[in-house]
Amino acid sequence: MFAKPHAPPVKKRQKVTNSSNVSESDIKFQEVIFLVERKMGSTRRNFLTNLGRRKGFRIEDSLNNAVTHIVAEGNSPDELWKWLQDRNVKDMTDVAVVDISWFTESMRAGTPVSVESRHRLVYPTYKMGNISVIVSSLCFIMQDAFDVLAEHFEFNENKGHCLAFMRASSVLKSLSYTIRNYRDLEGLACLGPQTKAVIQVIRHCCVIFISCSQLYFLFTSIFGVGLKTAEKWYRKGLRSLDEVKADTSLRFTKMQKAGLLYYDDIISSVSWEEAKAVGQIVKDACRRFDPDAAVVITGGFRRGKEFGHDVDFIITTPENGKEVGLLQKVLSELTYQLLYHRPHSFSHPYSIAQVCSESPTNLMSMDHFEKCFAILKLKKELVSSKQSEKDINGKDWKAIRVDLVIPPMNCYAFALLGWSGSRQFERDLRRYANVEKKMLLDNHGLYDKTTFLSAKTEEDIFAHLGLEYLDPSERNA
Ligand code: DCT
Ligand code: MG
Repeated sequence: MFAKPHAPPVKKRQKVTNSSNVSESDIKFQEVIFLVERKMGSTRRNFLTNLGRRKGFRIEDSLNNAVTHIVAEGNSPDELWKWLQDRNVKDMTDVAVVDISWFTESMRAGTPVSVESRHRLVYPTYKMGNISVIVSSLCFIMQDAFDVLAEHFEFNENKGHCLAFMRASSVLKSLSYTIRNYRDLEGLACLGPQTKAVIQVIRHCCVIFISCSQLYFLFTSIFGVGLKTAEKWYRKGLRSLDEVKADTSLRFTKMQKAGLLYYDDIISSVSWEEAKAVGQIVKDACRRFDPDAAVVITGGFRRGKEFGHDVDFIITTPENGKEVGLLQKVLSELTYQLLYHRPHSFSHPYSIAQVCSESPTNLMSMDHFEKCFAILKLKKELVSSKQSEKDINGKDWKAIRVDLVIPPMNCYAFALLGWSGSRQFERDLRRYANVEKKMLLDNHGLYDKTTFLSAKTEEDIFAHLGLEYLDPSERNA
């Protein structure tokens, strides 16, 4: 992978100390990590190296053939890839080039987390001669994209472009092998110049598509940033988080400000242990003024997931109507822990008629309960396995995304079912209720035409639908 004879002389070499003197038996994982010192600095690199090694990670002092993950901090993809090129890196097909967020998440999880697109520092595509990695990983996405483009040009009566995209799509669909590089595509030139034109389309589209979609993923990973804002920033020419932060002409919402401030914490996953600790904080806050309040963790954690992106809570009181104003009280009890909150209150009481007048598709993603999207401060001392741990910035707490939902008791079972997910399971269940049973299911209730079918438990809802009860752990599909 690395052609050493041509490597330029290294001007200054900082010795990476390995205080833990790692032996092979201390290594718990197959992943082989190299931390790029550039911009990170030698002190921090030493610190991270020792931290990783203590946790059983294999961290190499030098960039060698065994390396599977190259981790950089504060480098733009441009800078980093130039740096790698200067070291004559030849074949990066099996190497993940990732941002420090992958490393910090792995440290927190105590195991290498899977590399997601938001972690990747993607090769600057406009300079790309060889699009191997990109093309192979994006073949499926591109097929869909080509189908959409073909439809678009058909609609606009541009037969030439329409045909080119249709052909590009079918070329990709017909392949019986994995495309490793641009040459593999050239090998498909059995249809002469037309196919070559299609390959050019693929190539150009990859370039535009990747650079654009990576940034959309990056920008929308900020809490409070949706596609619209991501697009606005992209059109403005912004290409990294640092550029976004440095752009004084941007006006951030409070939510986005919080999203940027706690970015590293928020994009790293929340463990079940952390979720339980946050659960205790929320329970204590509720029970201080209502000892009978029901506080339940829903979402992925209720389905048995070990990690999630947030912690979802359903909070209610045994007596219908007593839940009004509960949210404000809970929030006021969470004093120093409340780093950010955006409550959603509905001035008008929820009514079945109002909900029934909306389309089932809308109802899939909205409800009219009092709710709040918050960020809470979780002290590490409250998480047993992390008690004496400080994170890599010396911080002894972590910002955690929390959703609080306050349904009235008569909607509790429906809210619990709806907020337990998974999203796909909810969609399927609602579609089943709608298509097979001609009923309408949402987070507030189950309606048989205009009759509200009451349910105290999730079991009651499954029974109304004529379905066998599924435990939350079976709702991951
Ligand atoms: N949900 C809902 N209405 C919303 C948002 C979410 O009914 N407006 C449901 C769908 C799934 C569930 O609530 C929890 O949502 P997420 O936290 O997004 O999903 P998750 O399964 O908990 O995933 P993660 O583990 O990543 O938090
Ligand atoms: Mg969740």
